[in-house]
Amino acid sequence: MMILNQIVESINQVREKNPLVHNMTNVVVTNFTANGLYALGASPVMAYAKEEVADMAQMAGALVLNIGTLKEEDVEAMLIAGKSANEHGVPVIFDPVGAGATVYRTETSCRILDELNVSVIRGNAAELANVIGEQSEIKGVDGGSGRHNSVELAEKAAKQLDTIVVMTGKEDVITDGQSTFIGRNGHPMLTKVTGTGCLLSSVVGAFAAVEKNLVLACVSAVSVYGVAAEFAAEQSAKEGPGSFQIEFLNQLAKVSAKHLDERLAIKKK
Ligand code: ATP
Ligand code: TZP
Ligand code: MG
Ligand code: MG
Repeated sequence: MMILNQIVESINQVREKNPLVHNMTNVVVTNFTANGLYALGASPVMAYAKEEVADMAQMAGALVLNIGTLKEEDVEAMLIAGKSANEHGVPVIFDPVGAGATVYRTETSCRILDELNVSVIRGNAAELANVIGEQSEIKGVDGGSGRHNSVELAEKAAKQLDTIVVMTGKEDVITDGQSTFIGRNGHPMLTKVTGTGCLLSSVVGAFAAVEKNLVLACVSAVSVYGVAAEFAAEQSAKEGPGSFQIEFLNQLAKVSAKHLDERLAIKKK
């Protein structure tokens, strides 16, 4: 099947099945993440208490772990949730927000990757470089422009971590270390709104909940997301980032086979 048809089938599945996505995310992006998942057609839940996360993770279609505003008690709960997800075959998506900015973030990322079976890691190039022990400058949670060859770095990370890597930026790279896709959808306005990387990680969770081929799930998530952003930027072109943020939610709900057919820019390496 052509990649376009596979992506259309995946977004249809999300909208039909309305998968439950358990997010353990940061305090900055919580509301935007929940609204973005609703717009896409998924069902978000945020749950953090160590007393309940094992139960919530096992009934979810995917578990998304995000260390954006990490605290030790949350990290402990993430490990409990992640082990439950692993035991019940629920895919775990990990967003190592700010890895490399502080030792605590880098060490926590490595601990999560060591102790859990992470299906997909989604981050910017600097975060992913730091997670695999290559120093890379990072300013808070924002990755620099990067001196990396992103395809090489993503493939190296996928092999070293034995997981699927979604490395985002102007270009997005999706790889399991063997097959690699390069995506060119998206818009610079995505860099003017906080939480667009974090929401993408949760959107990867929504697709992973309905599509067993996880590389295809990631390709679909990144493509639908990037195409929605292009239409949102056009619709809100006369305004600023505030209008873009709201219009992006509208476009996540609207993105169609026709939109994808017009704009899809992803190719296999
Ligand atoms: P950072 O903190 O470095 O911005 P992030 O976690 O916010 O990282 P991004 O790399 O910004 O994550 O990715 C979020 C979304 O924004 C992805 O869909 C990506 O394709 C898109 N994106 C990021 N930068 C650009 C750009 N310059 N042009 C087009 N799309 C972009
Ligand atoms: N500070 C800690 S987490 C966070 C900020 C600003 C949100 C980061 O979101 P994203 O999606 O990585 O831009
Ligand atoms: Mg960004
Ligand atoms: Mg981020």
